[in-house]
Amino acid sequence: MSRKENQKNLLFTALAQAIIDMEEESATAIAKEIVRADFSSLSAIEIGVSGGMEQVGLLYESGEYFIPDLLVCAEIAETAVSILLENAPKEPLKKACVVIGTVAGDTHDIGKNIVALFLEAAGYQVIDLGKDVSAQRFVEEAVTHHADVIAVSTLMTTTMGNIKDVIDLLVQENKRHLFTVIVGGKPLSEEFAKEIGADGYAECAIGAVRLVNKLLQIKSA
Ligand code: B12
Repeated sequence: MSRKENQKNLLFTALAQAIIDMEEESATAIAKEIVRADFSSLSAIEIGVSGGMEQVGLLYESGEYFIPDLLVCAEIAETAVSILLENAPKEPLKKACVVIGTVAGDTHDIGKNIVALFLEAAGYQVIDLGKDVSAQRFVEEAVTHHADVIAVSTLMTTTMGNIKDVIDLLVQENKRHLFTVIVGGKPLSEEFAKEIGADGYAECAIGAVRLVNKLLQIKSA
């Protein structure tokens, strides 16, 4: 492994660890170092930030961390993301528009925010509706913005079913054909997406960009 590659891996791992250890100053300094060294911001987010939060999730599940700890980690993760993306190169704006949000009843938004940032960096116009978004609002905003894609996130098994409400409402209002619907979040799967009539599922933010690229090409072909 080259020296540069080694330095990159060390920084990404250190960023994940700083998030896990709730060391804000250190996370900020590492994120700035990654930018200074000109390493890929998107890889740093996927490996350092997402990877760190993944570990935080495990610590919560094992009873070592509690909700207040999660909130601190989440805030540090978001600060790191904003530093990493400050000067990230953006692809020229594509025509397509994505309306994204976390589904009704769910307030988890870190993963959704990362997906939104990746889509934006890939050149999509992204309208972020935030969290706890009702089916009605997803549909209304998609119509208002002439969106091509509706992207719905959820992290909880208890709110998975609410994603189907978005699709059902589209069908009910005879608007299903107007939008490509993609879904994502920890408890979801390809099978679930098929089951509820969504067009696709992706496991991570890079996957989300690939999925939208693929689905829109298929659509316009
Ligand atoms: C951080 C966290 C919180 C934070 C959220 C802060 C925030 N601003 O988001 C806080 C402390 C607020 C929180 C609250 C709660 N939480 Co919580 N939380 C988590 C935790 C530890 C990590 C989630 C996270 O941020 N992961 C990091 C991000 C980067 O990953 P990600 O979200 O999976 O996103 C990636 C992919 O999934 C994908 N993706 C995400 N969205 C989308 C969308 C599309 C379209 C696509 C294509 C892809 C995609 O790409 C992302 C980037 O790669 C998880 C545990 C876990 N392992 O997931 C529990 C977890 C999700 N929480 C859980 C629970 C129960 C709760 C609470 C109900 C707890 C409580 N008793 O109050 C509340 C929820 C209240 C509500 N109604 O929403 C449970 C859910 C269990 C279930 N029913 O399924 C989990 C699984 C923990 C557990 N094992 O019990 N939580």
